[in-house]
Amino acid sequence: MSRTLTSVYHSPMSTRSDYATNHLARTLRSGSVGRGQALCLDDRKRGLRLSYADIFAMAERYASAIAQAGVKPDDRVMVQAEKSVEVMAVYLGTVLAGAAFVPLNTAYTARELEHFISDAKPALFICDPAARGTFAPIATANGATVLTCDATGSGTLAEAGANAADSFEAIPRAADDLACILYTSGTTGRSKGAMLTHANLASNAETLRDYWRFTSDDVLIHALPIFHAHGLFVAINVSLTAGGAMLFEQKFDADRALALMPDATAMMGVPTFYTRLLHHDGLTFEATAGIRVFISGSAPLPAETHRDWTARTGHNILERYGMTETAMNTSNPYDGERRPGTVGFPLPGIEIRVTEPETGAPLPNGRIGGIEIRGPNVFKGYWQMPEKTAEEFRADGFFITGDLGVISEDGYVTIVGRSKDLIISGGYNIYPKEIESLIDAIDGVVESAVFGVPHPDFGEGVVAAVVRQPDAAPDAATIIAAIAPDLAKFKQPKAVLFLDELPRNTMGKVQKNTLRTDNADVLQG
Ligand code: MCA
Ligand code: AMP
Repeated sequence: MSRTLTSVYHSPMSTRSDYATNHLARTLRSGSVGRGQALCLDDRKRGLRLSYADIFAMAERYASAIAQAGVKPDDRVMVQAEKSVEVMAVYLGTVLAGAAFVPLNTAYTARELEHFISDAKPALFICDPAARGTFAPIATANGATVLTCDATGSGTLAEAGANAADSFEAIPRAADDLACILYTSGTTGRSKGAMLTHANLASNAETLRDYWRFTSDDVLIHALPIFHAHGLFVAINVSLTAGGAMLFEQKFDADRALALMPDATAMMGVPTFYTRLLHHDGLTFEATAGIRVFISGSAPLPAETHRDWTARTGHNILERYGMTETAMNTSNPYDGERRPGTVGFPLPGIEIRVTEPETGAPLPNGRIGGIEIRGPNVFKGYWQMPEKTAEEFRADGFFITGDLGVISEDGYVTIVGRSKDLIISGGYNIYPKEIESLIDAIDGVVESAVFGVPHPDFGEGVVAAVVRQPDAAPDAATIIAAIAPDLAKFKQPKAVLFLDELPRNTMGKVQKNTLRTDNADVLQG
């Protein structure tokens, strides 16, 4: 029996299901209990206004469809599909079905996907119908059932949902059970799957809701992608846990964000959202008057952007710091000074220390060192990588973030750099090693070094320095064309420089600092 879209979206809140035994589902549902008809999600482009009852009914129907597709508790449900309410409902449905949700960046190519699928071995893989021809063979070869979903929700997922049972008894899940796996780029070029538990996500959502004072009166501009921790675990989880509403945008657009502001109370974004809005004439005191809080994270917010924002709007952006492996760690205060250039204080229940990177010896306030984290937010480990997991933890349970920072005498944390060779471009993490390996394999290339330099829009942008063989010298366009089929667009170098040799220290190690300093203005202008 098939149902119309209307009946799929607009269903009564199930009374049969009791979420009490599913740790994360209980938290995500908590803000809306008794308020089933309250607005949860408003997608204006699609003309959809969905209540909590609608969203959870959809989630239950997808949970039924997921189970019907053969997914068992602890199996993985992998999704590489455009942002939509359907994908959000698949996330909730996966949690209800007791499986682990594994979202992937929509920019990834078949080469990148192959690694994720063969590593996570999902029981169910959901992709855009247009990508089915490329990705389905990889997924089925690894044992997955394939369903499709496009940006408007059309595809075989919708059909499966329409035909599935419309209520689902949540599978009991304990605090330490796996809820999600998020892939983070790896220093060796191989992405690692960070295993987040029900308790990691539930505790962080509740902590942030309270710290940032989110309530059922809030309306959040949600313009982030939902395949990363920021859009999924911060924006969606906090909003649901508070029982608030989201203005759900396919992607960030400064015109649209300004048009939505009169109806919103909050916005979360990466620094590029704020720098783009500062370039917009429409950003004024009046335009932002109804907003309660602007929150920034995923990459450093320049102190200058923070100050310019205050001058243009009267609001102080609230900057916070997190990672895929830990969700959110620190935040500037809701009340009190939001200090530009800092990421504020450790969140309640989370311990932070700064240590000597080599030895792990704790350093006093005021000294720069490695940032280490311990708390209920810290992940369970990397998927099927026990040795790698062990390397990243101290014996007393602190997680070594790879970020360098300092804590002031009055407790504010400042990130001063990274010990990991990482570029953060527009909030996306990029590890140079993966790009260097692809460039080094091109005919006529001797070696390469990939590094980040300041970029006016993305904060940092990717640059490749290449040493070529004199007789067969590929030009920049040839190099980009050679790597493009295998590398998501956001990782591709925005400039290629040719050098006679790479700068090295006496130990023979490539000096990326020298490359960064010598080429600091390559992407300006
Ligand atoms: C798009 N491009 C990029 C990026 N995005 N290049 C480098 N870095 C990027 N981030 C490419 C496009 O393919 C395009 O290439 C060109 O740059 C311009 O694209 P444009 O249309 O201007 O970009 P956009 O579609 O507007 O996207 C920019 C964006 C987006 C809105 C900043 O990247 C974004 O939403 N970023 C948020 C990422 C995020 O959620 N991070 C959170 C990770 P061409 O023109 O050549 O075709 S979670 C995390 O970090 C932790 C947990 C935390 O603390 O939150
Ligand atoms: P990801 O691996 O995508 O979770 O990115 C996490 C990394 O983003 C952290 O380890 C930091 O290097 C960086 N990051 C997140 N928030 C901030 C911030 N507010 N300021 C500086 N760096 C940040």
